[in-house]
Amino acid sequence: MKFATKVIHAGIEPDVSSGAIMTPIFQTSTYVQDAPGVHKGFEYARTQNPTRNVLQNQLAALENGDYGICFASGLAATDAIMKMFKSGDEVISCNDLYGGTYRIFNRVFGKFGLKFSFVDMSEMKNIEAAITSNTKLIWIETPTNPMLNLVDIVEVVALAKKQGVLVCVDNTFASPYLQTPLDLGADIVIHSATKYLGGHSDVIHGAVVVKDKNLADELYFLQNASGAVPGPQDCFLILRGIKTLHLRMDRACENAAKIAAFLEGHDRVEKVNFPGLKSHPQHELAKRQMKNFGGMVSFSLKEDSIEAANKVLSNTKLFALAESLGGVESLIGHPATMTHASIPLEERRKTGVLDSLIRLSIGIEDADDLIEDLNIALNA
Ligand code: P1T
Repeated sequence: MKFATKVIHAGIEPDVSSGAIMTPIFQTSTYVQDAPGVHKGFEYARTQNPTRNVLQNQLAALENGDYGICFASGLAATDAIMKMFKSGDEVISCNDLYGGTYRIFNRVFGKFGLKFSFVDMSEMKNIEAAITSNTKLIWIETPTNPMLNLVDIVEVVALAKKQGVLVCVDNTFASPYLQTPLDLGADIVIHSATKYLGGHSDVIHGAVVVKDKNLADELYFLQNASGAVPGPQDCFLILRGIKTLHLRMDRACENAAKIAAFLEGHDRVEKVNFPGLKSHPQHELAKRQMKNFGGMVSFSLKEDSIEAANKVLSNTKLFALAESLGGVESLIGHPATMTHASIPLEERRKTGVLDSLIRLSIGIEDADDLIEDLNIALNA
């Protein structure tokens, strides 16, 4: 089944009790049993919910995996993955990643004895140097948030397999429409479904997809045992958002390519980060690894100061100044003081998150209007 058919049909059947074509929202906390232990497969709604089941099956199909496990947020999904490990285990992560992921790694799981190293994954030798006998997981974001760097999933998987280490890919920026890491040998895919999967900036949600039954069992156990489950309304919103993922993403990619080209030609702009640009150091990898280049763009200004960035950030009318990404509307943000403020100054500067770095989540509006909006703000 091709992707556009999958988003409408995979894992989705009309409701058996009513024929409702749309998956019902099963707003219930518990299920009646005929006798103790005799039931229809549902006991308590933290453990199972029919709306959530449909979404889990749909997500597994989109990522070409076998098991989907949904959570209350992207970070709740990360939390569950980390709870598969124990004190003394080591995780190697890319050094350019969502600030909240960095924070949960260091400030939450660091306290429980997990060890994290953050490396530049553009060169495999950096990962190789970080691997020890205690390394259990390599955590990749690709494209990265907010620098839009790429990590070569095939190369990392080859290295990890030799060492018996698991590979997890945060596929939030690409979405399964542009990239399916399990097909490239990754063991775990994680999403902030809050972003492109939901697509309408109206829900917080997270998901994990795997192929391996043992990993799935462990994650279903943690979903129930730790309990950070999404509500059925939230699952419904993600199911609804997914139906147009390919259409929204096509338009966002098209708009982002035009906007990146415009920014690259603007006098006040120092550097544009967008995998679709020929100037992107990993443009060839992007062509190989992704179906298109995504809807995220970041750029720095020639005058590298928070004041210069603020002038642009406060002068757009269509681009709304806000955290998050992947919705139908365009957003503008300042990683240094917003999404990545939890990363220490020295660390963030090392990865290029400069004071003037501005991040755009490109929506599905008309590209000409978006460019005019940015042009006015840049010239303000
Ligand atoms: O916000 P939440 O659903 O918990 O997802 C966390 C998360 C995980 N992974 C990536 C790559 C992310 O970008 C995020 C959340 N990011 C933002 C809120 C942001 O504005 O970048």
